[in-house]
Amino acid sequence: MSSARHSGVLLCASMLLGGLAVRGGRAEDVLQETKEARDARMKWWREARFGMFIHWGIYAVPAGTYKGKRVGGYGEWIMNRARIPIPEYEEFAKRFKPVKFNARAWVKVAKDAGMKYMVITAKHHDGFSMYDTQVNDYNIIKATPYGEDPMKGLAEACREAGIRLGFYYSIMDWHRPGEGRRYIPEMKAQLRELVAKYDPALLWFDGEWVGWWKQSDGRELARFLRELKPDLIINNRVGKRGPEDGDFGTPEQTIPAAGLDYDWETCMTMNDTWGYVSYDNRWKSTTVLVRRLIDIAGKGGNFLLNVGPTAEGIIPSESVDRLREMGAWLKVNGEAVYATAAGPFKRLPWGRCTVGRGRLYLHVFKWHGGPLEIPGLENTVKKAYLLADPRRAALAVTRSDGVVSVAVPAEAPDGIAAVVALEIDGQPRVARYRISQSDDGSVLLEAAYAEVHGTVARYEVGGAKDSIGHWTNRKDYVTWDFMLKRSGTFTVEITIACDKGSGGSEYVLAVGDQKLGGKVRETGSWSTFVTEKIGTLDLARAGEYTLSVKPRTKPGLAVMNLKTLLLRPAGGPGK
Ligand code: FHN
Repeated sequence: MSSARHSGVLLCASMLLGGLAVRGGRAEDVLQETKEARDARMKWWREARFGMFIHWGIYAVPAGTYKGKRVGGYGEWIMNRARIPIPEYEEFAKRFKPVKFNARAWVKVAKDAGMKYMVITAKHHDGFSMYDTQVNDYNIIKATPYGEDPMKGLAEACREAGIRLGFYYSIMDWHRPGEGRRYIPEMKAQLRELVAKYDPALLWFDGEWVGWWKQSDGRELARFLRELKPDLIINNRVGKRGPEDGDFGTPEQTIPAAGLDYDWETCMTMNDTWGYVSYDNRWKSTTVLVRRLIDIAGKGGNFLLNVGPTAEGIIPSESVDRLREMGAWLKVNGEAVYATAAGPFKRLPWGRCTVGRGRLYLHVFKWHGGPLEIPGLENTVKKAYLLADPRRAALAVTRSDGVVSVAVPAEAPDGIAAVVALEIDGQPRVARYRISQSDDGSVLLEAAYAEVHGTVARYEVGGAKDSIGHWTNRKDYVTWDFMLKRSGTFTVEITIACDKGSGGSEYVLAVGDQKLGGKVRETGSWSTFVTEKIGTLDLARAGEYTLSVKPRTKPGLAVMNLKTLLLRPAGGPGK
């Protein structure tokens, strides 16, 4: 690019660095907004619940293979993982010609999937701009034989389809090694272009972990952008991924065990990579994907599900098929996802719950065919019905010992997740759930009812799991609250699974001042569960107890998958 144009860009960008609007002589900080103003700005995003992530760039040309060898890992990281020199990587641009790209076709895939917004990579870590930028020549117009601007067509197609468009932009830029802060004016000039040319609803930053980017830079960049477009929504990676950065949190490839207490969105791949990799066929099933969406919505979050199109401009058929099936489920049950809030229950052994329109939406994964039991619900149920039933025929509802039961049909109307709607009086009211002693004197502590404390461990459901897993942080721990009607001495049995090579973690089980030590042995896989006795506890009084399981050591990948603890009267049943 000519130096004159370069200095022009810098001048333009620097004029905008102030970032404070002056309205009526008063400097206003656009980041200071009332709750009402923020709620109005976030409304469409919170109601959307489900969006498409698109990782598309010249990394789709090698598609995970370099010099005849499979590089592995994320497709968009090939330049870094294979240590490809910049001049060599730039050659991929000369081979990028997505002649099969069709913006309307992509938007239709998202629309038919029930997705309400789309976030596409305008510039990933490789520094290659996938849009018509004047800021440098390393872009799809100037550096590829394709020479067209896909973002222009996408913006038009999204507008026609009523889907909001967002851009992903990486702060880290491998095409400018060592430039660090010096390229900030150019970054801002590009962001200004993106806002002015395509009017995006959302900007999704990434690559913020570079040492030279500070949280204060993120705040200033957010202010700069909100000055350009006051209703713009920006993720927390504009800063340093903290809850106070940007407008929403961005847990990646994971679902927080109990959600987060601020706006959040889980982003996830459909296979194992964001950018296209020709040999990555580890596709999640439609059932898993729908249940992830439900799990996320049940915790009050959004789900940004990724597709990685090919260098020809095709979204892989495996992705399209799954998205079509997700759309079919949402066509029937979307009311239980869109514009809903997190359910009021700590855990539900058979599925999840969302709340909206004066209803509880019970998403049942495990359909037993007997009455569906809802523990602790205190509301009056005015009506119960299957969301899939066009006639919304009322289902019988009974209540006994604090448990509401709904007489559901023997067969589930949907194998992925069947939704039972409960019309209730007022806001949901749920008794503090407490595990109680069974008639035989035993106390069963299940993963579904554990309180998970920490950052990554979480309750995992599906398949043979139904356990506390992903326990890769030794500082994470779990507790259960339970009521003891009859005191006594109890043997403690633990049911766990642990993959080969991850055994050996030591943990302490504590109830009050009593402690039992345990050591995790390998069971063969993360879903091969075994039960073993770990000792006895003397619980000398009836009343409330809290039992905790805290790891002491973690030599392997994860502590264990913990399914249940069973406290069994040492003198036999009922003693
Ligand atoms: O390094 C990137 C990765 O390539 C991908 O874009 C994900 C998606 O959010 N974000 C970063 C990894 O956290």
